Amino acid sequence: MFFFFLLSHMLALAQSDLPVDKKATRETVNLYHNLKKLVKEGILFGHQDDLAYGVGWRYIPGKSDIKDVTGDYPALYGWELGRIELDHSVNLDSVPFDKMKEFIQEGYQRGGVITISWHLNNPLTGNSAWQPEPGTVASILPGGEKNALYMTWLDKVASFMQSLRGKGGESIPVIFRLFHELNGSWFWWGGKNCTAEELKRLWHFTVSYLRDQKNVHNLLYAYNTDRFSSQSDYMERYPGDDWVDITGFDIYQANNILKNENFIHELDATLSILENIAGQRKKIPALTEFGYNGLPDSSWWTTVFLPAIEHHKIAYVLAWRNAGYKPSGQHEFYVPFKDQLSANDFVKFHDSPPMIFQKKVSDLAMYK
Ligand code: BMA
Repeated sequence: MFFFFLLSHMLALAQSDLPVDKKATRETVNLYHNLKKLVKEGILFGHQDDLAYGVGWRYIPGKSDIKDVTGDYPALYGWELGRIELDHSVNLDSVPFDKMKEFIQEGYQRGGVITISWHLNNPLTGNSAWQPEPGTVASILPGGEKNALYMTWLDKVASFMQSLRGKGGESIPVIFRLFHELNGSWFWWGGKNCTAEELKRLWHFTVSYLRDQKNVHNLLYAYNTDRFSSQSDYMERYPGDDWVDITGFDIYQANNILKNENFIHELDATLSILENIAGQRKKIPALTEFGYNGLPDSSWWTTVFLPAIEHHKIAYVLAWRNAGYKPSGQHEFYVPFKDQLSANDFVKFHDSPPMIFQKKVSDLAMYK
């Protein structure tokens, strides 16, 4: 008798731990619970735009810089919706949305996890996400002059999200990195470009609209800052426990943390703060974006990145995109490609116990 009591109690507890969306699809709820479990067991490795292009190639079916180096695909795939709001067929990094949909299906079919960011244009001025204008956030809140326009943009996001389907017709779950890097001032939704209250209202409005008006039920919501210095710093714009599933931040080895020891120290210390916050609030901690552009250090993966993350309980890390070499001679890549300086070290990193790439994530059955 007691056993049955205990069992039903445990079941009730499990059921009460639901994501922001209480009507989330079964696969989405399963992903949410599996990510929580995973935090104690290993770290998914992710890469932005992995299947679309890499250094020196574009749109070659089955190709991936990570696969070329390790024989294994990433476990997590990042994609980007910027310009979907304008009805463009191609996103701001030149990935066609119809191809993106296929890549998302491909990654999901292999058991991978999908996360999506959205560098949406400035709805007040029509300029890019990186061109802030005072009053933008207020203008898209209910009662604001651009609220109706913003809703039409959300309609397009909603139909994209709803169009992502697995082989059985089920919705593919997505971790939506809404208003990422929201403590920095480079985007119109961030930092000094709006008040914390405005951002929180925008967050509530956006989630409610997608979930309750548009009936999008395949999303987990990630609260995603840039670098931060303390718990209160991190929490300044936090929209509340009922509105967030995943807590993360972005960090790059650059500027005042260009030196290995400085980067290790900051990443390690900030992950500790993040783990505490996530632990207290029962959220899923993750490193939502990271990178060291150009990877000029042959042992960076095992002597810098791994030591900084391996003892932390985080669900995943997402490396930014391998845009490659630009006509200006500048380059942008954050994971090695074949024969790149850090490629051999990346293989060792791939084989290190906490790291999970596709072969392992397929076995974990994240949607069951
Ligand atoms: C930035 C760079 C840009 C890109 C943007 C949006 O970090 O990678 O080249 O357009 O992200 O994905």
